[in-house]
Amino acid sequence: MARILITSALPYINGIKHLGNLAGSMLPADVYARFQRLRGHDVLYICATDEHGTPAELAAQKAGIAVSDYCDEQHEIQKSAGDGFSLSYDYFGRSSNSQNARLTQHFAHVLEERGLIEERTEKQVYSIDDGRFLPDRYVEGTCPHCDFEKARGDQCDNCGRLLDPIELKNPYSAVSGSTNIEIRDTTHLYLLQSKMQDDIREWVEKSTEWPQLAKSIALKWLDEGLQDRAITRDLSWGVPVAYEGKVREGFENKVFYVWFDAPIEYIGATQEWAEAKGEPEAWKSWWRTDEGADDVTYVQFMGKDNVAFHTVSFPVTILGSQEPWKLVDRLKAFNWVTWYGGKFSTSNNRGVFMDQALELLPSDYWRWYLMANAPEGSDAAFTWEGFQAAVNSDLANVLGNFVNRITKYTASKFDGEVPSTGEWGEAEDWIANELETRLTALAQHYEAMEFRKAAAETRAIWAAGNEYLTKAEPWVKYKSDVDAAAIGVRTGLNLAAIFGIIAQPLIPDAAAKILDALGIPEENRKFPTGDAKALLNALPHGLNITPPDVLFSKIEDTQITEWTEKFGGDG
Ligand code: B3M
Ligand code: ZN
Repeated sequence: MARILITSALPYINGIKHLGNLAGSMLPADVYARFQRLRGHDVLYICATDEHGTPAELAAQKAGIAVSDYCDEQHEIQKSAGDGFSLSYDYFGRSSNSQNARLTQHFAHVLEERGLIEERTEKQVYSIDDGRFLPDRYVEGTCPHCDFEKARGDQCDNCGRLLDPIELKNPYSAVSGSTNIEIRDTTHLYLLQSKMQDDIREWVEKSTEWPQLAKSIALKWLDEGLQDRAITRDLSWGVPVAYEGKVREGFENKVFYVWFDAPIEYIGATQEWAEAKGEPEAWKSWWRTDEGADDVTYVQFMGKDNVAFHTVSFPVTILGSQEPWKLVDRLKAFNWVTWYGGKFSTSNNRGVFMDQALELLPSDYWRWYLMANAPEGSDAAFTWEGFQAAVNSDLANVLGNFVNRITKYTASKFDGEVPSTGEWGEAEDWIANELETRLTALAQHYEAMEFRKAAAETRAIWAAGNEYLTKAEPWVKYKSDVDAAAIGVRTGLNLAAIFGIIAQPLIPDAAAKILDALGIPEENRKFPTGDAKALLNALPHGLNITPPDVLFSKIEDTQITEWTEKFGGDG
């Protein structure tokens, strides 16, 4: 039994995530966690809300409530959306908890002892009316290069040049619009990433198990050269710049930068998990290589924009500490899910967000479509038409009809019992062969974290089952030879069971309905391996089965029209 630690990028706190966010981190992490549990491994799947930083402060201000209350509220919303999508976190923590604060302060302290942190004074834009320093994105003004009047402090959207906010002409606050701006000196802690360049490169190069997208992004950053970066900000909401309860002099009004503390929350949330289950030391065997974590495989899931933070910045923290912390072993990155090729946007009513999706249809429908079309090789566009086709064909027809047909037929012709008679024949040989190859391929796709391929293989197995029934024709044979029909029905029922078992990572709720209907006990729901012939005769003869309620309803054209109007679509 292997021990597998899984984390998905921490959803930022300011508002519910859209289907694209879900598809690029939390959902594949969940599918992978479920698969590995079905293989019998010891899995710990950790996630949390990422709660610090300016966007949270501003969102709270807009809502007219304290930022901590805002985060309390939003955390619950995101947590219940995760539950709604059956995301099987072992723990869903919060980066604003004390565990993360303590760890963050610990890392900063150790990094400074190792000579990797120093204070530097820099010039920054201060908004007098807002009473705050403005982070780069919150200063706008005229581009010094092209005179575009709405350039952002970090980049000009007109000429594309990267900017330093103090270069902007006629700067104003994007928070309040105020032009009452001055440039002030401010002192911050800098993490000297440049000193870690060689260590990080060496570590990245020997990480042979990273899928292509992640590795190429990491190497690109290294090729450009690691920059030292400020890890504190002039803000009040965040982890205080303190150590062992004592605030650092001159840093009373500053906190750690959100991207410094957020990945540390992977460890923090594991501590929260351990404390919540009353074993406060239990996190160590997952994170400390001197306490047993050297036999852990650590797998991270994230969108491509987060890769640099996980392959470079966070490893600088970990490796720079020279302490025995667990580092990521395999890192799976995703491109974007787009909404018809464009951006999801709440204000323009483009795209479906997690809470809205669940009001339309059960989570399995979305899970299936999003993973069958995972944005792996490139970006993937969500379309209502594609969604409808996938649900109606793959789920309702190929899987749903199969299970309904075979269980109903058993109920009406075989007293609802798994038949015991009949001779194994050619059709059975054929499906046994198919299964043997395809189950092996399916497991390989999951191990390789190739989710599109895993979904395609799952569907191919369901389709092969349909083809088997066409060959075996129990309904035709029944008229002349009940025993000949019986083998087809028995094999069909066993196929339904296998379909349910392999469907568990992708569509856990429907899978459970199938397996419950077939009376399959929990301990027999593990990922199928071994002799296919035995698998196709695994259900006890005479076992009572009940046809499940309708597993999937088809999506009607009228629904697509309605949803297109409401959430956007073609045209
Ligand atoms: N919260 C993702 C984002 O907001 C960010 C991930 C943190 S992972 C440690 O884009
Ligand atoms: Zn410009």
